[in-house]
Amino acid sequence: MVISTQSYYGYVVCSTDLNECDRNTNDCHQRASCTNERGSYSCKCNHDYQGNGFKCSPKNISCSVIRKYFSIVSGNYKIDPDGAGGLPPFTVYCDMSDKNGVGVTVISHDSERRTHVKGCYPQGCFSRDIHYTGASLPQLASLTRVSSHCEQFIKYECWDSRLLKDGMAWWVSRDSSKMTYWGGASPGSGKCACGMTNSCAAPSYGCNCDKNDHVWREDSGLLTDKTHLPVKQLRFGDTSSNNQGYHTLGKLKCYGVA
Ligand SMILES: [Ca+2]
Ligand SMILES: [Ca+2]
Ligand SMILES: [Ca+2]
Repeated sequence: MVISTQSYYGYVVCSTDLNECDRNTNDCHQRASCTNERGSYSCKCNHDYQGNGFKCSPKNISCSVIRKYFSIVSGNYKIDPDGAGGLPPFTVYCDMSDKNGVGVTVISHDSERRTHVKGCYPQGCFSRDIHYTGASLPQLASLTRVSSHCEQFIKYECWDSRLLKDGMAWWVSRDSSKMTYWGGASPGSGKCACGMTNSCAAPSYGCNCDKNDHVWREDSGLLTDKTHLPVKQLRFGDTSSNNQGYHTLGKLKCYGVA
């Protein structure tokens, strides 16, 4: 509008500028925002997109984003949760049908098999390091940050083997903190799932296994605090002579867009 006024009067007002954004004479990508500048304009890709503003493509930050923009087919995909630069992309399995088809990022590890725990007594004497397939802990931490939910199943089956009582067992968070709550219980509770509902085998203890008797028992549930996941190490005790147990640790699953 200003430009045509100028031409009527035959002179140029130096302060005038085309607003390419308002006039729609810009080449910004449809998934970018346009900012007017004197003598020009600039484009910036919207959140969830990356590129130079003229060309924007969805960030492949997790399987949930891939599910939304790229593909509904389950399989292996490369993701880069922290975007271009920073940590390198890594390959994950995307389960596109689990969790109502939101797109679940699934990370396997080397200790998924049910494993016998036996042969030592002191607190935490049994130790199992968990190694995740194809991804470092910083890469997995970045995945938890861009996901709205993460979970990992944990189970201990026990015969005369205390779990949290007397500090016998714990798990280690991704940042190497000692975690003294079990699957299905709130962080910091010092309990198992049954302890949250006062339904443990021995009501005075927070876990079924803490009854510490000659009956096979179990404590299990999902760990869901994103800031603690994934599990880096498992520690158990109270497994000397006939005292024993089995641990089971599920894959890391993250979904939703944070
Ligand atoms: Ca302009
Ligand atoms: Ca990156
Ligand atoms: Ca015992």
